[in-house]
Amino acid sequence: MKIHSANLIGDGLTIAIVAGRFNDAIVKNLVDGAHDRLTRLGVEDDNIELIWVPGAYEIPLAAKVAANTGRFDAVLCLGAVIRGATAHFDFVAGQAAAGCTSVSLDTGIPTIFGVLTPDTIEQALERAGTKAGNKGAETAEAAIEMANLIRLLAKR
Ligand code: INI
Repeated sequence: MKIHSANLIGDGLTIAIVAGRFNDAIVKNLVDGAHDRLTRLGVEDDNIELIWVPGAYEIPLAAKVAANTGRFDAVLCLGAVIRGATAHFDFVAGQAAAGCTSVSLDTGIPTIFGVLTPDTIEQALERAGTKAGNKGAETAEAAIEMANLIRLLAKR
């Protein structure tokens, strides 16, 4: 059996980060966590581009345009939609998730979902660099692994 399993080496990869500005006190921590993990895994700082959009709902379109440029090996989507503070939580969070999935499948560029969808601001903070880790850093690893996996699978 031939097994395909990609490494977490970021050398030579180019990554776009698309970040929703809504709840930016939290999202900035996700961006910092992603940036830190990407560079520590070998992605060159010059090969990371950060794209801000108004909120999570706008993430998929910017992710699609970025993916379609052909410049990026992966697109990392970061945001924070907080259930308790959002009357239309299900629409915003649901469309952000579904949109990112579509971008991945339609473009073939791994589009990684790092949008927090917790019940409270406290839970969001816990996942943005405090006691429950940093979702931005976690999803940075997923972006590198998927970018390398796609390269592996594309080889004949
Ligand atoms: N966008 C978010 O990223 N997080 C939220 O919690 C949020 N709330 O609370 O509504 C939110 N709304 C804005 C939305 O993403 C769009 O920017 C807006 O609807 C314009 O299309």
